[in-house]
Amino acid sequence: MSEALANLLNETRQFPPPAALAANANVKADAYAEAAADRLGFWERQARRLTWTKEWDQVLDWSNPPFAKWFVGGQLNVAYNCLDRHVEAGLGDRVAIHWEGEPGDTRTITYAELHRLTCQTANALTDLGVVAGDRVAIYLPMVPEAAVAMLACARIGATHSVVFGGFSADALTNRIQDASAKVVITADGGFRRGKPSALKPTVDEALANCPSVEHVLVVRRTGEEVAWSEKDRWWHETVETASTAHTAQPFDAEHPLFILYTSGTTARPKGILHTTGGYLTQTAYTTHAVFDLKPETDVYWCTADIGWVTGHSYIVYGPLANGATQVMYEGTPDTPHKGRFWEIVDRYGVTILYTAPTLIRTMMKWGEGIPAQHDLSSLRLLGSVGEPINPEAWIWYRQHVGRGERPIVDTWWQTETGAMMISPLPGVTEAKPGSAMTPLPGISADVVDDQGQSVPNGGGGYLVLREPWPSMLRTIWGDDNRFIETYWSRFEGMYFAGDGAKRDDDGHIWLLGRVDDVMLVSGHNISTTEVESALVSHPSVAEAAVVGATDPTTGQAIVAFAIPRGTVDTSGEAGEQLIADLRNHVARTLGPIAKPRQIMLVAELPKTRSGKIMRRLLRDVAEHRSLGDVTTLQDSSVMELISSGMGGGK
Ligand code: 6R9
Repeated sequence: MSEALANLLNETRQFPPPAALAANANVKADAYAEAAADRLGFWERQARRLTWTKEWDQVLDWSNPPFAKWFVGGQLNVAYNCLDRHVEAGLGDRVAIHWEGEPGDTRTITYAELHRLTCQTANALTDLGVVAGDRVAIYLPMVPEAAVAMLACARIGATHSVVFGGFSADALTNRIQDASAKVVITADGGFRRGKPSALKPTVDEALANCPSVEHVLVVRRTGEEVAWSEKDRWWHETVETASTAHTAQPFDAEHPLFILYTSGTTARPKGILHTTGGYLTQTAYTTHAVFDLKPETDVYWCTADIGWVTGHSYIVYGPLANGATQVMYEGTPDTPHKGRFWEIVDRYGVTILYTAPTLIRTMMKWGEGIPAQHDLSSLRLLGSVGEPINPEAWIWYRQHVGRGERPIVDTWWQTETGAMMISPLPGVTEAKPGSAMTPLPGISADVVDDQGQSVPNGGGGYLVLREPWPSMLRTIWGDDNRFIETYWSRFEGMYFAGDGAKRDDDGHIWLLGRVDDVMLVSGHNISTTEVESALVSHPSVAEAAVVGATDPTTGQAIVAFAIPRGTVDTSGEAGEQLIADLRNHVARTLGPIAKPRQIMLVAELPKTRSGKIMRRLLRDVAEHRSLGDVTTLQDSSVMELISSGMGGGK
């Protein structure tokens, strides 16, 4: 990052933890020193949160980097840790999941019931011939059976590969083939935007090219008619008639727990492999530490889909290992109305809410009047994940969802890291809006320059991880070389995350977006995140995306796409005036070098199905190229709208 820009976004606001939360926090400031003094000892103590059938002989084997083994020789069962031990401790009647379907139907599932369902599913899978080490693909909507299916696989040592229900037959085919899955668990469909959305036909299409699949287990959710073949079994006829008795067998700490594919923007998806003991240790610890989770009293809600790593680690494994009570919701935030999320918070008394910046910015666009119509007083802690959260979105979240007083934890991590890595601790950290702040206890993250040297405070560069961590990916499924090349070759002996970052004058870390998105304007590196945050800090803007487009004089020029807030007038002259104001606003905030060449006012931005902005496609538009691969796009009509408007606004 250039010196000129490294410190331009001067966000100086800082919010100390509420006194009562700090006094009663699960984790206090001493955790940092404790972990720094003895990192492996620290993780060993966290591993003791779990119930192991056999203790490990060695905490970490790093003799063959980058292939790590954690808790070597230890044995445990993940489902036992998430279910049986809570039931055995007399907590069987505690609600595990308050589930709400999009049409408004509800289910309340206790730990005892979740345990029963998981045992039945484990027996049913075993009857279908699934044994430890086999792969099972899960392609389901957000129904409780999704969590049950994952836990049942874990229980019998089968490796699950969850494929997000919005993916196409092609994407599903690739993932089933890559993992050679033996069984697919799916549903007739789910409910989205007020109507049934079919899944089974996509599986049928995929299966034409997936000879490894022997059986398909089908949950009935929508009741719509589906085609049927001899491989298909109804869930309610197979699982729900199976025995409820099942004894969990222990597995090695390094037994493969799941594969989850990251949709690379250009390349073939990577099957990220996670294993058992270290993964559960870090997801359990971070749920306890970062959410300050008190399982007896909290009601936790993570709005992610189970098809993403956030759903794996912070709907299924982390919360259930802690015995949490949580909400699970099937549908979209604006069905049947834009207050649906806040209605859910109020109905279940949600105390901890974990969501994504894209959702917060959408709520900003809809206006603060909507959360104001609901009682959100139960909320005591707010979390964010998935993208950098712009300072103004952070402030809005605190103000209009957190009543101006609730702490926010901005958690940086990746599918590859398995669990949170950089985040405030809610009872300790004086959080700055837009900063993920500091590596969690036991984690050594750093910001380095091109040469891999740590940058001083005030500097910017690349985010790396210097030491292995328990929930790290173990490899890319079937491709050790690609694992080494992608993550361990950019800097000697360090994990390269692919994100740009800066360290501010106090040493706190700010994420600047994917390094592929950084712009080079007249020789200056400018981060998309900083220009986007400057735009969002204007009172008329809810959301913005910024790209570098080839420019004959400056190399690259900044082209911005901005979504105005709900009531802003963008017609004719008012629109022209707003664009001029916004260009000047960015120049004033960040310096003249960051002034966008062009700003377009748009209604929507192209996003991946997990809500991340796809700047690559906007770059195609800005450079008047035909669009590249749009298969991971959430809503493909968005691009037509944006392309047709191009050339209009300047
Ligand atoms: C958990 C998840 C990982 C990428 C990551 C980064 C971005 C996630 C962030 C964040 C800034 C945060 N990211 N959390 N950027 N601040 N708090 O999202 O995993 O889907 O694999 O994406 O998301 O760019 O590298 P995944």
